[in-house]
Amino acid sequence: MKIQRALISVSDKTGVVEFARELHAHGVEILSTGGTAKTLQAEGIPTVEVSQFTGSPEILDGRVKTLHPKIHGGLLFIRGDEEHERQAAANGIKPIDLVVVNLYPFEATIAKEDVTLPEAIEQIDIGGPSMIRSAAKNYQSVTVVTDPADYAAVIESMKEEGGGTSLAVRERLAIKAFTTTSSYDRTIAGYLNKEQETSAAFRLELPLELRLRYGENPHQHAELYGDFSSYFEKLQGKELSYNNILDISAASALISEFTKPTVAILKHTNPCGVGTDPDLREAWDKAFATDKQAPFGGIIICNRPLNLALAKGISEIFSEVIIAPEFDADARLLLSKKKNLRLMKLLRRPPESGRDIRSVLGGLLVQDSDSADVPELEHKVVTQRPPTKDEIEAMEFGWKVVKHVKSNAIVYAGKDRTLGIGAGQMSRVDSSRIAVWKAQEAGLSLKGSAVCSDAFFPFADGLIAAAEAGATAAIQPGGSVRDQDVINAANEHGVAMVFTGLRHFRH
Ligand code: 93A
Repeated sequence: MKIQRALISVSDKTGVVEFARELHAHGVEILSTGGTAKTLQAEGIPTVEVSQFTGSPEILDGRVKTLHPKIHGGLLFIRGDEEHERQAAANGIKPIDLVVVNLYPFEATIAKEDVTLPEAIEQIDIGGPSMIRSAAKNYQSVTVVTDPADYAAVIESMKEEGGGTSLAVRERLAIKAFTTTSSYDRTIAGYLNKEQETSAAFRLELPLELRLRYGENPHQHAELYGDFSSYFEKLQGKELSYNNILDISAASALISEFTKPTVAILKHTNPCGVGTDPDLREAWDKAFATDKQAPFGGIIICNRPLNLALAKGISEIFSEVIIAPEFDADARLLLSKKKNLRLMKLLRRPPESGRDIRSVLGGLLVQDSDSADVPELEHKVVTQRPPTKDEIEAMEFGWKVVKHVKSNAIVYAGKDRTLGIGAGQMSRVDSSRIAVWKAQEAGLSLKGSAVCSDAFFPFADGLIAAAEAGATAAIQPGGSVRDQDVINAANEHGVAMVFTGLRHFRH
């Protein structure tokens, strides 16, 4: 249907003159509000002022300009509906087929340094969003333009459609219109709600990156938003799953703790084993030795170019994803035999700091990423015996790993490897028991190892159990009311203990 009448009311006047001129050339009658009318008339484009069209003057300092049945009726009546057409005619309502509106600049106003509340309130656009929503609701017949960037597309569609626009164009513009008004209202709510200042500042506007086959389970729909692909390039293998993406993200965060050549194996975002060695294959052997069962179907990551020797080691088990900064050609060739195996090239290091977001009932929880850590030297020795050099290295190694294990987290470590990992138990003692049991299952000795705890030992029992299992060093945040009991137990068992003063919960 040909556009006969347009209403133009814009704060941002960019491109509006050229657009209106084109509309005029198509024989469109142009209605407009005060400032817009002045701009267009100054350029010789004939327009009818809205007040003239409605027969009602602009009142209340412009608060009421377009809020009138002749405007909203003209936008909303269903074309071709007998009763609607009859009522429109009976009330002197003429069709308005195109609305061009952009809103009072609320966001720019509140961004000014010493804006007052009344000034901000005056910039809350009411008439504009109302027209946008009326037009968008009736997109079967009415075109709504909220962004100067769309002027050209509208003119183009009008040329193709003999003076009207295509339904596809109207539909796209209607969706954009509702997105615009909802984000506008969110900004206002965020500004008025002073207690939630960050909600105005923290806006999630992430592009859809990938529609996933399904979510955590096959009956859950899922998508990925953001720029995950700027970190990874998939070199081969099946499409990424939701769970793969979670694991890849966890693996990358873990490996970025290590500067020496390191290999880590993860399952369900928890480390199964981590090993460091100048020879990457040796590093793998150390990581894999921690647990030979759990890595089945896991994620493997290393922080050096993946060589043939490592590829051979990895090939012996079934994995879902392998991540490396580079792959040697012969290693690639070997791994390419496993068609489904996903090879991911890590393109850049994860940022040192950032924000974590998780969904909760009714909203999102946002926090700084747990990227802080205290330098080694600031760890406080609390026992009579200070740790040996080897024990310090073991504690440092395990402390890096324990941060990436679900709480309650216990890691037994040597200076270049994990020996036993206990993850995600509701009681710290249970995590400790699991870590010891896993080490025994793997045939590893905990003698001389460091026990690393993500949060303080609440009682002496955990520390005593660790000493009995063979640990001679312990690293933990400290801060329990029973710290002294735990320190006494460490002294009695000859354990050297360090307090970090920093906790690494991971719920
Ligand atoms: O104050 S309003 O909420 N009341 C209205 O009835 C109304 N109609 C259009 N603001 C209203 N507008 C807005 O005026 C438009 O959204 C647009 O941003 C602006 C254009 O005004 P002018 O043409 O006078 O520059």
